[in-house]
Amino acid sequence: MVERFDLLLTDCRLATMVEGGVPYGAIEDGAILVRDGRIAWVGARTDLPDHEAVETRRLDGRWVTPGLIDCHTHLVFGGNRSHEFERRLGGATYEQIAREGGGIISTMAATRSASEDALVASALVRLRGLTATGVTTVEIKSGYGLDAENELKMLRAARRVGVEGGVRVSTSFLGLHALPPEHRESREAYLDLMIDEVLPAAHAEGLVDAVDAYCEPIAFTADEVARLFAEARSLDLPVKLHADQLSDGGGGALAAAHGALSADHVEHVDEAGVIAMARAGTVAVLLPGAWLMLRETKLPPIDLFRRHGVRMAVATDCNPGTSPVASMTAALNLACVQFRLTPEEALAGATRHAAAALGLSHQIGTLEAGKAADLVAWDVERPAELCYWLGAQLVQGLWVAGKLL
Ligand code: DI6
Ligand code: FE
Repeated sequence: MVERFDLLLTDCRLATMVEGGVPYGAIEDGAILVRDGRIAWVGARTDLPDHEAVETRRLDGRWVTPGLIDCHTHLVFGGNRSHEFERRLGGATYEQIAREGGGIISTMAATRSASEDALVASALVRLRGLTATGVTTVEIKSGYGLDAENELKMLRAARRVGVEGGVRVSTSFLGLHALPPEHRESREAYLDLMIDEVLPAAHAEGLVDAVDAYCEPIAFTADEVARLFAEARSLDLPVKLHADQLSDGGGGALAAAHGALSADHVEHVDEAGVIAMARAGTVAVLLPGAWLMLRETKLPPIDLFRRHGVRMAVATDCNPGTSPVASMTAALNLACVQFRLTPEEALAGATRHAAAALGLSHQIGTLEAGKAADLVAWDVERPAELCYWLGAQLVQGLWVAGKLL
């Protein structure tokens, strides 16, 4: 009996990104059959099973990859911080501006005064930059509301960005991003509010896929983060952490001790932290856009991650302060040029390892039967081209759950 499928992609080369075999898990002259939003079959065209497809796309030898996954963004926010960008170019530092009440707090004010609709609309503009560069899944954090009403507003906006933008969205609760000014004298009360009230309320509304925190001397301490993570555990939510970005605060080890999906930034993590991450299976999420924008000089310990077998993901960190980057291929390029990842490592970092950083390895991140049919066809001759161009428009077709976006 001839089986029926919704879509056949053929005459293409596949970078399946499946681990272990040939570079990029490549299949020259491949084909993909899609049914009910999933990859039903993938392999060499000559092995195609008997089939009938509602739609057939011949891709003239183009490369197809899994849809890219931007596993760390702050896509939803009000306003922007180009005024601080100008100040930093004039010599002011990020920490200095934050301590003066600018930085995250200035975006908090703009986010609080924006309506949910306005937040969705501005995030959708940035999302276009991501989808134009191959992104089919985007993680979006709260953390610019910093009170009950506005943290929930941000998370609802994030969910709507997924629906209205036609991509998968994974949300992270980042209530411990900065201490809002009204709590300057009542730090404990703020922690109580976020940990005991806002997180459970957001979770009850189905708005939280993971719990994140900003662990830095200018933000929250390891003990405070540990308290938040204990609540996350009791709600059965996975955790991740902004760790060791500006200083070595033991964030990598802290994240690992809590079985975190990922520790993000990690420029300053030490070898003990790297080993702890390796043991816990915690992914290192590299954010070269923030590194560039802050003119950092301390590189993340890429060789230690390699040596100890820590998986590395790459993301934009799209945010108004430290990483106004709305291009996934730009992040790939920077990961190679600045951090010296190989193009294959960078692409794994935007697919298979990014899926792991979101706890979604079973669903997305590689071209394998059973996974979501999140696919990108690219106008490139080799996969390394995805990292080579800085700012080129290379997407020829992009499907989310088998539907052309
Ligand atoms: N991610 C963050 O959350 C902070 N830095 C980073 O890379 C601050 C973001 C901001 O300044 O708004
Ligand atoms: Fe961030």
